[in-house]
Amino acid sequence: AFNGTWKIERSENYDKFMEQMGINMVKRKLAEHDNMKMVIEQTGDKFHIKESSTFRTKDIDFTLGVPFDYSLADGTEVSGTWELEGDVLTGKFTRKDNNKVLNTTRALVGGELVQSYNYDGVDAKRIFKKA
Ligand code: MYR
Repeated sequence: AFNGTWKIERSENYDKFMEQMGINMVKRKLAEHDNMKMVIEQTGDKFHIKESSTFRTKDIDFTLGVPFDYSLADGTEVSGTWELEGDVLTGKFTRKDNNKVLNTTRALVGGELVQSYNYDGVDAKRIFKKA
């Protein structure tokens, strides 16, 4: 159900979230307009995601329940796991530089893909529409 090409439509509180992550203002301004696109291909419990934005293109492969490493667009390295809880993908990632946890979910809501983020008490959302 997550399969398809998803383009960023809008964000909620993303600037505050990035600020909490320690991202400087110039990068935050660029990130607000990053044209994020994700092509998601799920086969059983394996996911392949092609991420593309104004910052980079990146291929991500993971298996539900199996920890993997990922670098955020600003270079911050995290390690963690996605699980499927009902229809919601739930990710728990830990920053390698300070051991703080970044929680994230992906869910389909009214035909949109809603990705939520929580870091150090700050919540944000990014909402994607199917291309
Ligand atoms: C993926 O499934 O796309 C790869 C794993 C995602 C890990 C968590 C992503 C959080 C991204 C937060 C970006 C905020 C920039 C400060």
